[in-house]
Amino acid sequence: MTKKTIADWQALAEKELKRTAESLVWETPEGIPVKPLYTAEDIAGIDHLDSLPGFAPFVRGPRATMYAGRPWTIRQYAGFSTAEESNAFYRKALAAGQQGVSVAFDLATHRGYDSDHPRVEGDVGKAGVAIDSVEDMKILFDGIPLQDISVSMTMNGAVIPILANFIVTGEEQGVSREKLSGTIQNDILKEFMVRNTYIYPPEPSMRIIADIIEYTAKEMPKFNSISISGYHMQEAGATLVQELAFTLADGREYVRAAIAKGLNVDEFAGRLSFFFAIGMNFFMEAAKLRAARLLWTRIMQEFEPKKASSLMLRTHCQTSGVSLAEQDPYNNIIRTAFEAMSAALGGTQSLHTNSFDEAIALPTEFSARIARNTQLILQNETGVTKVVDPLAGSYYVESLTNELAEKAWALIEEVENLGGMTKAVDEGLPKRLIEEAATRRQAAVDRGEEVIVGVNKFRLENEEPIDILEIDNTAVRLSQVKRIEQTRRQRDPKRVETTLACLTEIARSGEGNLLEAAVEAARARATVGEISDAMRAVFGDHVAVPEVVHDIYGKAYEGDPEMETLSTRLKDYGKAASKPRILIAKLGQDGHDRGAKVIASAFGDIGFEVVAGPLFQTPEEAADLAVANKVQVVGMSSLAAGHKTLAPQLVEALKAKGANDVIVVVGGVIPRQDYDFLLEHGVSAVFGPGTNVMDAARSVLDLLEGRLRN
Ligand code: 2CP
Repeated sequence: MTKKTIADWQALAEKELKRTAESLVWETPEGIPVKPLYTAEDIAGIDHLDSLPGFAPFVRGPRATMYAGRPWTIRQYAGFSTAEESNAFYRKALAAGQQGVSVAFDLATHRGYDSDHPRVEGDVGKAGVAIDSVEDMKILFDGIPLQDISVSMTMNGAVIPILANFIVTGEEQGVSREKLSGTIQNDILKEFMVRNTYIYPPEPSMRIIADIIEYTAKEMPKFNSISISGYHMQEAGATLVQELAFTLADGREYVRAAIAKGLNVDEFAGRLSFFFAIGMNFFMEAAKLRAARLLWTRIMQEFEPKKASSLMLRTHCQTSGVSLAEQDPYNNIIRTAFEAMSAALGGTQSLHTNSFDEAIALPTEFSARIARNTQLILQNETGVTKVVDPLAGSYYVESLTNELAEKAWALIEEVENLGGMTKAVDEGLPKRLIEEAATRRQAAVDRGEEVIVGVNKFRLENEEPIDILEIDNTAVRLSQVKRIEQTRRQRDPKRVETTLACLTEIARSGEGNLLEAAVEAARARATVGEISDAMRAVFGDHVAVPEVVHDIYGKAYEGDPEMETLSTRLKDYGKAASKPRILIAKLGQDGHDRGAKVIASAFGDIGFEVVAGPLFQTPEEAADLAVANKVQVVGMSSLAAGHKTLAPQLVEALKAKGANDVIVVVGGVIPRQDYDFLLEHGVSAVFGPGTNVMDAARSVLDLLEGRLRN
């Protein structure tokens, strides 16, 4: 048989297609042209191809035997309402095959507020568990042996009081801190970019991180001091190249901060860990993890470590939350299973698989079981654990690994040229690029260029609502307030005062370790809010100025008759009344602002005058802003389940200020079960997940025109 060439293949392909083979090239959001065929030519000259697992640069995995020796950890992220309920949930999950605990805290805790603080009325116990002091933390881990079970805690803002509480809980369980194993997220740079549960400004926040790395390096050898996270970047709309580049650049910045604190790189580098999202681009996600390990080794070599483990990237992964849809929600089980397989093929060390109802609410016990079993089936039935890095040598995957690494490296260099990640974050570069990517993607989905089954194609005519978990936020808050009061009554006030004063002094002087001082305060039963405030007194609060990107959504719709009709209607409305103005409001401690930013940007391009409200407003403050800016509409974006408390309060606050005619619409993660409640409480329209932005704009305009007619 004569050997066939690429030219032979192309000729045959074009005969089959009746068009050029070039027309099959898929341009991904990363700007990577994916061809229909890869061959040996695509991987010629790639350096990493002959590397082996367990050895630098670890492309094929950080361990020699990977899952053949020990499968990844099944670590499901969970937490809701009270410590008692979350504890019961963890114990059941561990008994059913989960291998590690991962705590989700509520937003009040994230932002360093006790449950009795007036700003967090809608947030307590909603998107995670409320923790106010060691007393709550002890209940959270009751009956969970902390010397055996590793615990991950997703905490960044109030990271000092939470880690201090954890250490004291261990002590009081009889487990000294050197035996505690687990991970604290402790990654503040991405908070300023995308996740928004920061408290203090960047500079003191970076000191907090360095202090934690120092303390854990010296006192907690089994504990991972940080989980450098790209997950939230992808959730906010980042491309995989952006996720990869900004995460690794963040990591480099933390290494520099720890070295500046006087640590030797080998003292702490082996306990740095990472966290990535795994979305639906199956092969590219697996390639991303391989590229991440390659690039991290390259970055760490600059610091000239002696230990091989200092060059090694170990990571947790979570299947993508934004890839889940509210419509036809059982499809989410399928999406999650593919994503989990991709994470396993990429070589993750631990994994969370989302529950199918997470686009709508917190998981129920039923949906959590399916999510956990997805991993148990992968590990026990599919055989994927038997072979290390089974994708190695694939022309496509090796070529993708290389291409992602090259593109991410170029972006890492761009950040370096700006002076590093803290500077880049300060100048808003990553945030802007991610928001542009998010808006571009929304337009692609709205236009049907990117297919989401059950959402913009193959949509069901009738959707049956599914059972969801609802948290009685008021009951949780009252029970938390009761326990705080009890704790305050039983503690020694003098000891609390002295330990908090000591913490403030360490914050002020820059000398000493903040975590060490906070452990003393936690032992004395100072609360999360009090410990946070003791540092707030010196560091102050970070206040972000909301910025909105322009001309991305509009450009995607350039010349589109749908857009032209809508713009004309808006102009006509402007002539008949005044230019339609909308305030996009974020209330409570919900910092998930992707939706709000995309809506603000798209509505601006469509022709609305948009006022982008700051994060963390009370309903009162949002109403003031609405009145001051003379808006006709307030669009409240809610992704953290506070809508049933906060939307009615917003309506009432507007009324109290005489702004009865302002239309309130609510968008975000709103279960269908809540629509009637909101409509009965003065909300004029609700836009759930998966809403097409053009449809939302049309509905808002209908409401405005309706007002004009009445
Ligand atoms: C692993 N080990 C092995 C092998 N593989 N030993 C022999 N042969 C093997 N093949 C050893 C390891 O060296 C380690 O021991 C132990 O087994 C555990 O393995 P690991 O790979 O370190 O797994 P892990 O303990 O589960 O740790 C994984 C991570 C850690 C990634 C390093 O940082 C982690 O668990 N992260 C989870 C983060 C998380 O859950 N975040 C929640 C995000 P030694 O330790 O003795 O070496 S939820 C976020 C939400 C969305 C939010 O942020 O809002």
